Amino acid sequence: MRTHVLMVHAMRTIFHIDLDAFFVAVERTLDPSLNGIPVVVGGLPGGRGVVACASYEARKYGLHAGISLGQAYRLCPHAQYIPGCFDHYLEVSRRFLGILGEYTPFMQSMGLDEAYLDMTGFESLYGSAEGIAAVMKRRVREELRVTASVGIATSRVVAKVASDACKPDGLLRVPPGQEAAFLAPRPIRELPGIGEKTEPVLKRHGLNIIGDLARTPPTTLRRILGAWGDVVWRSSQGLDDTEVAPAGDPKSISRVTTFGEDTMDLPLIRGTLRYLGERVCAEMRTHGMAARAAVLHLRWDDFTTITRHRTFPRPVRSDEAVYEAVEGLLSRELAVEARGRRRKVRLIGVGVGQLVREIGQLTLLGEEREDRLAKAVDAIREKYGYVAVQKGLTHHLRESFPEERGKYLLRTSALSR
Ligand code: TTP
Ligand code: MG
Repeated sequence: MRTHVLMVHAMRTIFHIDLDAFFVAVERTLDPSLNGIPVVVGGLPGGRGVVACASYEARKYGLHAGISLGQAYRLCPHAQYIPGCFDHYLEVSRRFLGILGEYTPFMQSMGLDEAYLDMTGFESLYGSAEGIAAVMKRRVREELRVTASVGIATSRVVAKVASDACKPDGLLRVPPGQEAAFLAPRPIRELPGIGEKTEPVLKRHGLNIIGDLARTPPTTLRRILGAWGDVVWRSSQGLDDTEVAPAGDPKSISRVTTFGEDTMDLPLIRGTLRYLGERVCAEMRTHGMAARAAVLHLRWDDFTTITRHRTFPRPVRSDEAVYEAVEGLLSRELAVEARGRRRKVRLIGVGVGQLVREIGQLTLLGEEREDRLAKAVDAIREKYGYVAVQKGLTHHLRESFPEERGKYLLRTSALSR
């Protein structure tokens, strides 16, 4: 008698859910006159930053995230340009992820407006996978007043391509067994992992659609792309057993901002540095983490960009420790500059890195006191807004930046992890 050993690889149900034109969608909840017209979040026309988010109406003119505002303005001068307010987006993002978390603990957020959910086995509980997705979409629409698109498939990679393919406000399920057929006719650029660098390389080899990749022997792709070629080949067949793993602790947190005009106003530069540092530290503390390194980001008016690190002998979590470190790094750069080219500062940013879980053994008395103080300040600001408690260093920022809901309104700064 022959025994068949069946390798049963449980079929998974993976969702990829992503909000549509997220920053613009949030702005539209605040100002409905922005509905239905081209909108750009990232800066004012003629501004100096880049497009963070272009509405679908603006995308028709070739606008997309990452292009300079100058270029955006040339392509679509009649769009509404908005500096944006990161804290609003963060707030909506928290609520969005909160809604998703009500349906499954197997969730991995991939940024502010995007998450993978492993809904395997939950279908029967809620009816069908499409049924759950429809409920999530409805709740997001009703409670947050923005729209989401959902892709459902047996793997992350196919779910992601599906959600992109059905945007905006879409819901698309790729049935089990249909993965390769679904992917085959789509341009290679739609496959996660193929970006603006890889795309032309593959195209030079005559590989234009995902089906071309699927038909290419893996050894050939390995020759073109190195070890990555194997992943691309597997993805092109819809094969991906990467699990949906809850994101771990952030490894770093940073905030940068571009000044309204290039500047050598030292109190403004230092005050901004202090402000960004305090915001970064507060975020770090809410994660219950401490930093082994502080990072200064600086861009001069000729676009030269530098990053300088300082590591700490023991993890720190106070505003003071981080500010002292980045201020030291800044002063060194400024001193060199004063003797040399005398450029002005275009952008400044603060990061904390090599984050570790707070271990409750920051034993130096002074640090402990600072620490208690920082937490008390966080609590007050949580309640009354950032500007309720200010050090001399940031107080004068009120002359340079508008205030909103108790916070300084900086140009939409990138918060990255
Ligand atoms: P995405 O989900 O990539 O884009 P989106 O939500 O604007 O549009 P889509 O409907 O295609 O999903 O990014 C989410 C937000 O992250 C976006 O609204 C703004 C921000 N972002 C940037 O700040 N810079 C960037 O380069 C990108 C891609 C996004
Ligand atoms: Mg999105």
